[in-house]
Amino acid sequence: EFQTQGDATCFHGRHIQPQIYAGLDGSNWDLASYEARGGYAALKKILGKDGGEPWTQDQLIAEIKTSSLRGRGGAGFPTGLKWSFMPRGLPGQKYLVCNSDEGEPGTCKDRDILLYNPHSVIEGMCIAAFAMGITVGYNYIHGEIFEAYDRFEEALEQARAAGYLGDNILGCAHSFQLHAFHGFGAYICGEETALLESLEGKKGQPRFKPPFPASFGLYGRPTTINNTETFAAVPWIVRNGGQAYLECGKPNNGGTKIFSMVGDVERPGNYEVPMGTPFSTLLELAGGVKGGKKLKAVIPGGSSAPVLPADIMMACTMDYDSIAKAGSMLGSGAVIVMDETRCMVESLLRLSYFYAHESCGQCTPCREGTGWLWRMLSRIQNGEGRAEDLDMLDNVALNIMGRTICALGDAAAMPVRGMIKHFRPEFEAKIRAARPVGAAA
Ligand code: L3W
Ligand code: SF4
Repeated sequence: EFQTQGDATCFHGRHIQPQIYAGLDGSNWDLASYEARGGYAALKKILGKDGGEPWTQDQLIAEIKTSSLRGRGGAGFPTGLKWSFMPRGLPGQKYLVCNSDEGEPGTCKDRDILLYNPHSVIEGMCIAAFAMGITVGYNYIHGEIFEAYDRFEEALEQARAAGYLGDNILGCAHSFQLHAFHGFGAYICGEETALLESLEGKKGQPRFKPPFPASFGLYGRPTTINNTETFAAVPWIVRNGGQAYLECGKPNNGGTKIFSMVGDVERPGNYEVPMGTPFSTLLELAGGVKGGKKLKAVIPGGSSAPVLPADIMMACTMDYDSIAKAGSMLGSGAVIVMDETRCMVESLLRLSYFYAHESCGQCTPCREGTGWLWRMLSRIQNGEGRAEDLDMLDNVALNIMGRTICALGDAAAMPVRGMIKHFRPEFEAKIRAARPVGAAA
């Protein structure tokens, strides 16, 4: 469900202008509406079409660095720094890619951006292309999202017709061809190098990094990949300045962030709030825990992030640094709220099935380990757990971590370790209550 963010515009005593969702209701996604609320003014500004001087590439990258915008896909990598990796003066094609392959369980923000504000992504990509001297871009959209894909295609047509995309944009030297690509629904294609493989028409399997896409990306050419929400923030930064964006949030955690509030809350949905907003405030915006029940735990950054018990979470603010200090990660910003009735063994079992199913199978610790975790958890949940299973679970998870090609291995292992660390007695109780081996079910 889409939520407008009237209440979320004033935090920490400052008036904040939400950048992505403000005033959007599903009817005003098109070009005319976007322009009426200041859309494409940022593109005109950098191209010198607003009466001012055209910006330089260095000036633009410096502004993004000042904003402290960090990658909204999960890793939180500084965007300005990533843009500065793009080699200059290199002959041949360079590419810009938007990662809209949103598949992290709990996350549902990128599809809403594409649906409600697609031009913010197009404008953000066009500006990014200018900053890095890139002429071709792709938006890789998750294969199971049809409406948002169609909407983005429509928005692309509008932008091309208006001269915001294509050759010599607005009569300037900057040319940028942007295309949409519909993926096939595999979670692993959200990993940037698997996405590139898939975009090239191959099986979506991650590549070793390094080399990073910045030097060896699409078709082996230098490529910059950013998340949908990251690109959508760029026009606001250019219009209002990097410093203003930084001040929306907190140092090292600039701007606002969209959090997908899911699970046991009264009003699940996407909420755009300033970085550094207390978790308790975000929970309140989502109507609190469903049915007035007690909060038990929260997975603060999509299913790959370790779970945090209620008391730790209630002391956190919603930003990369606070959540990392508490022992988890902000990830893609999916906040999975669990009430007092939730069984942690069952929850972890469901998550472990997801990762075993989505493992691409390329490396042994992930391919075998994720299945092993799932089988052990199934045993515990089915009343056949053994005393040694908990240590074995932790040990298998530990042996997956850091030993795989991509982050999926870690993503499968971290929730297991987090659950055992914080909710071990619940797992032990389930094992103690297990049937003796050989007893009838
Ligand atoms: C050049 C270097 N580039 C890093 C670039 C790199 C990438 C970005 C971050 O994982 C996380 C993961 C999931 N030279 C560089 C460099 N880069 N060093 O910076 O890189 P990295 O490796 O830290 O992260 P990643 O592989 O992009 C992403 C977590 O996100 N996650 C996943 C969410 C999934 C979705 C989805 O639904 N599609 O959002 C959720 O929390 O666990 O930790 O661009 O190239 N020296
Ligand atoms: Fe594939 Fe898993 Fe290895 Fe990633 S960690 S490359 S998903 S097998």
